Amino acid sequence: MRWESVDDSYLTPVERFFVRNNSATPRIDPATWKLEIGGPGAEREVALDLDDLARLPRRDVVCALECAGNGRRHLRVLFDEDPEGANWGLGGIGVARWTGVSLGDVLATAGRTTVVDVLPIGLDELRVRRPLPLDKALDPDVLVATHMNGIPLPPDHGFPARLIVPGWVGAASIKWLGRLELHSAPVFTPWNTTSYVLTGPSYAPEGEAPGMIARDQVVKSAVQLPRPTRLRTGRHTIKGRAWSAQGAIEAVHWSFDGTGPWEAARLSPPNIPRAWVRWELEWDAEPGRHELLIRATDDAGNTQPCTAPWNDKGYLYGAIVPHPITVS
Ligand SMILES: Nc1nc2c(c(=O)[nH]1)N[C@H]1C(S)=C(S)[C@@H](COP(=O)(O)O)O[C@H]1N2
Ligand SMILES: [Mo]
Repeated sequence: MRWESVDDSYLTPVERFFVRNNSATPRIDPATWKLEIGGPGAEREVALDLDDLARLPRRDVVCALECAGNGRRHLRVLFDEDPEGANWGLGGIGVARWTGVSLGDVLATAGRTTVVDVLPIGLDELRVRRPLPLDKALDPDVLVATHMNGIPLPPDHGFPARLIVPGWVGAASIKWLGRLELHSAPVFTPWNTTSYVLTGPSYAPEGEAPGMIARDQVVKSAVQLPRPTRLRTGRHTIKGRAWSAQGAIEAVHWSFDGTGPWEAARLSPPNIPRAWVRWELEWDAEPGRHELLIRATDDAGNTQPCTAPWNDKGYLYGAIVPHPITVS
């Protein structure tokens, strides 16, 4: 998503929503598609089609979907080196109204014995799969979603059904769901061992601490202007958004060039936890080269730091990203 193309609407239009695939988008026939539920921790194997899903209680969730690597390009500002992975700026995020069924209600159709992990498996060529622990799987806002912004999921976003895991890295929200497995022991896949783990000098060596897994998203903000920006001298309204996986945004502060005082930006509702809030500020632009600093704080007390440690794949980069603006 291009931030300079973002208008005032709270939800990200489907056609602007970023797409991130590990392999090609599969084409799935909804008439023959079934979602299997089973595995060692299930009491029985079940297969649900789209009509079966539609008969379960319906739930709507407005939340962000954000790639673990969103903002990765900006690590270069601090470290003068590019991390591995798609070299994108802050456009690896969108907010949609997701409609579907709580994952817990879907899992209940198969019953369960002792379960620690739930493994959702995609129908794409790589069978992308990444486990989530049972307590997260039973959060009623974790959905098996069939619709976004009121329309059936487009193929690129997981048609006919995908997982939505609010607050966690996008990789947890498995698209093109084909099977949900209940496991009595922790599950390891490439997507929670080699990909989507934090490695680098500041982190424990590979495979040691479970805290290295990239999981909860961090507080961030973005400016709805091109990078870099050119503006005329005079008064400007500058807009953007801020978001956090830990709650709602409490404040957005702005400052120029790291020298001026920090001032509070105006926030406009809605301010939905795990989605985002729109902010705006008024600025009297004077000729020269400037750097706009935006610092978001959430209601759990998390604030964007000035720096963040290097990690090899550039995940969860939430440090303040200076926005260059030239005024003439
Ligand atoms: N089956 C499957 N699910 C997947 C992926 C994938 O490649 N295959 N990519 C993941 C990643 S890395 C992200 S960031 C989100 C992106 O969702 P979107 O393309 O709908 O924006 O989907 C996740 N779910
Ligand atoms: Mo991602």
